[in-house]
Amino acid sequence: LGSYYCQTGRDVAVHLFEWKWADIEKECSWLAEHGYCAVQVSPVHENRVITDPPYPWYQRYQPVSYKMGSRSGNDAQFRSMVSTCNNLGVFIYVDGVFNHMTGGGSGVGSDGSSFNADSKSYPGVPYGENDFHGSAECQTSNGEIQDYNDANQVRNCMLVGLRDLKGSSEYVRGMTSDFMNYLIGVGVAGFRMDACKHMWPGDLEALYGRLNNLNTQWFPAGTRPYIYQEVIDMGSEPIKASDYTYLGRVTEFKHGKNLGDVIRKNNGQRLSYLSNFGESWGQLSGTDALVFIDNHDNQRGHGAGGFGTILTFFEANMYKIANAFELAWQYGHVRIMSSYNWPRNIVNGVDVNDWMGPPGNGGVTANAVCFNGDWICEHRWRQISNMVRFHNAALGYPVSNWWDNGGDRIAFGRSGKGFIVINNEGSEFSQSFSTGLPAGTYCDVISCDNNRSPCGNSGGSCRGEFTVDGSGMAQITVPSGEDPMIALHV
Ligand code: QV4
Ligand code: CA
Repeated sequence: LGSYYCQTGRDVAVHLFEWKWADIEKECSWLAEHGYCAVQVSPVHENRVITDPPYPWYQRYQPVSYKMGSRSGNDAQFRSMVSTCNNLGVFIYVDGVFNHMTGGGSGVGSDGSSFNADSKSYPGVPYGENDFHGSAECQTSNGEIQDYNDANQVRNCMLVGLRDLKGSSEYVRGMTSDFMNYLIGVGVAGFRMDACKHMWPGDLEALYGRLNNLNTQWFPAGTRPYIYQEVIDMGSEPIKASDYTYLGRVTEFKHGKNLGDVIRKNNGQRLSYLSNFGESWGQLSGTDALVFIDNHDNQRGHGAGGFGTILTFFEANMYKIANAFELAWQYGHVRIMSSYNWPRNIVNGVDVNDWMGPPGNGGVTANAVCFNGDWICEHRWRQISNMVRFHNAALGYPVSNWWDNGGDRIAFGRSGKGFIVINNEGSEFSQSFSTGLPAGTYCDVISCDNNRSPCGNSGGSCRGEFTVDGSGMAQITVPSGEDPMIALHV
């Protein structure tokens, strides 16, 4: 489904986690200017409002109805955002939560609908008892998933107590596809499908089969929605990511884990081992994979990964190296994480503040202002956003000109469109590289604002121009320490 997931010449998505629709609408101009292709937005449906702990981010993953009111905004704000962003050529992907509704208890959701999970009653949809899996489908003692080696449990029992929808029901398929088709009508280009490991591929196939083509106000007639499915497959369970690739892309969690291990030098890993990174490392085919260095779960210890592996903005220098490699390499559809800050506090391997919601007060989200307050905006970091441009310049051009020192220094090109050197060792070094680039002068986009002469200078950090001669050779001094990379592109 959905091979048309970006405008031609663009390729990179960003997850603006917990941003409000009005703020995303504003950000789309910046994203368009800097070559981003799409935004993954937080769940748009009405959600449970949790007060203990107060208003955690994860309340967004407990649907109460498919009404459009959440702390990110209302229906009118959502529609306005989609229209503005589409007009700028920046697509919107919605995070769709269709495996379940809320955890136990009752209350009123973010858009005024009541619910009672104990009687499986969600009048805002409406859903009732018959629309959920029960003891007929799930045989565990408490109705929850207890054994990930039993595929039936994983699909038919509750994920951490979340009321599990019966995806085989025509009625449930109707309600969920009506909601997705509503969003498609508004102009969204695709969906991140949450918790797909917990849904049967056949049920998803039936659901996707009901989806309309994209809105022809912005997309070519006959365009199918873009679908990427969240399945965490670290290799140890019977349910595989590859069980879902026939339906659309799948999140490849091994990618960020592997890069985290290499850049941290865990277990003797070295940068030079990356020369065949991708499928040969047991990852999905790149054309099936949605990849990222971290996501909203594993940056706070949820999902898979582990704090000693996954890199996040908390370890900014290694994080920039990881993102630069990911964007320079040719593998997968890349999604950049854009986070908010919180007082991460890891005690015995668990972040005791892992629940904390976005900046704001009393469950009301503050305006997202990059670099002013607690919005981290990794997508705007020069070292990342300039590598998005590198990525676009090299789109479709294979990796070439590989070089390594057998340790933690590597370089590679992209068939004449780009060249990067990464130095993950303790000292700077200088040598002549075969870049494959056409003769000319190039700015280092890691340290400078642009790739044209004169190189834009951010606060004096710019390392300036590099000259490539007629045979593609360039003398390059590669720094160590902060931003130990030089990246050049046409
Ligand atoms: C708790 C107990 C249960 C108990 C229940 C009582 O753990 O045993 O039955 O209380 O009702 C929250 C709480 C969780 C609580 C649950 C139900 O954290 O402690 O259960 O609510 O009340 C996010 C968070 C979850 C959160 C959930 C819903 O990560 O902690 O649960 O939202 O608010 C697996 C899956 C994968 C999943 C990953 C995290 O295969 O699909 O775990 N990833 C996606 C999303 C993720 C989201 C969900 C799935 C669920 O990326 O953000 O979970 O929509 O690997
Ligand atoms: Ca399920």
